Amino acid sequence: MSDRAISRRAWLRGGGASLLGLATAGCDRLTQSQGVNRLLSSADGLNQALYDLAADRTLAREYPASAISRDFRANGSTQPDSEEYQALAANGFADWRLEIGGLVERPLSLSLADLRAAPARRQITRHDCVEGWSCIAGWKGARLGPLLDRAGLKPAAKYLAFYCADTLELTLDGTGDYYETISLLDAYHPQTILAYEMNDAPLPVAHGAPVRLRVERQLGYKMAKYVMRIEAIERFDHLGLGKGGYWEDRGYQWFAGI
Ligand SMILES: Nc1nc2c(c(=O)[nH]1)N[C@H]1C(S)=C(S)[C@@H](COP(=O)(O)O)O[C@H]1N2
Ligand SMILES: [Mo]
Repeated sequence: MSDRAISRRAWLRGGGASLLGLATAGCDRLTQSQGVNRLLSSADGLNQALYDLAADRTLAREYPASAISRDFRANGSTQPDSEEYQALAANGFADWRLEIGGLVERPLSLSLADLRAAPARRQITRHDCVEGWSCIAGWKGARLGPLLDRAGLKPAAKYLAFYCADTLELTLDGTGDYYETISLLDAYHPQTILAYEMNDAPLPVAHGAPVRLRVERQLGYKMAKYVMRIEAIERFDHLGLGKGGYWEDRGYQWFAGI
């Protein structure tokens, strides 16, 4: 084990342990979420530095099938109401395309079949929502790293932005549309996938059909559902309200590592 892995463990025992200690099978309602709150209120910069140092290849914990939650709670949007999304859903997402663009050499437009044919990964992981609940599910999806290699990131790219089909808060200027941004480090992590299956079935609409992001070492709000477009970007202050995500724009920290 490298020193880096050890220092991450040490950090987890400290700041992160209170959150990890909440790990129990199923969707246990947590009576308190001070751990999460403490984590969220600690310095972004320090967390990010430790995370970059220690976590490059560190895997989030994976679970046996027996740990899968019987009822995985759906949260936030559970049925995007745009006509465009409804039409896509109505014919099984046959016309859905995932665009990968922005700071890339070769923009991609991928069908669900294209994604299913791409290098995939399966994993059973625990989803931690900042609201204080956790659920375990099995996910299968296309690994994001190889897709980015196919598109060819330009040197200026620093983040990925995920644009979703749902509007969580109706605003005239579109700042209520759900979006998220992640670092390239997270994008290339082996457990970061564009999931199209949940518990061996096509991803249900409530959980983000046809495709949602799983970025397993982050809190739930990072895991964009209903992903329509991915953009490689250099900065994110021009998106939404400028903080890097729908919930970040409403006070949550951009760095949501666990
Ligand atoms: N597009 C979109 N993605 C989203 C959300 C949302 O409302 N819209 N909610 C986020 C939050 S806060 C959580 S906890 C998870 C919930 O995922 P689930 O519905 O599969 O439990 O999705 C995240 N991704
Ligand atoms: Mo969440």
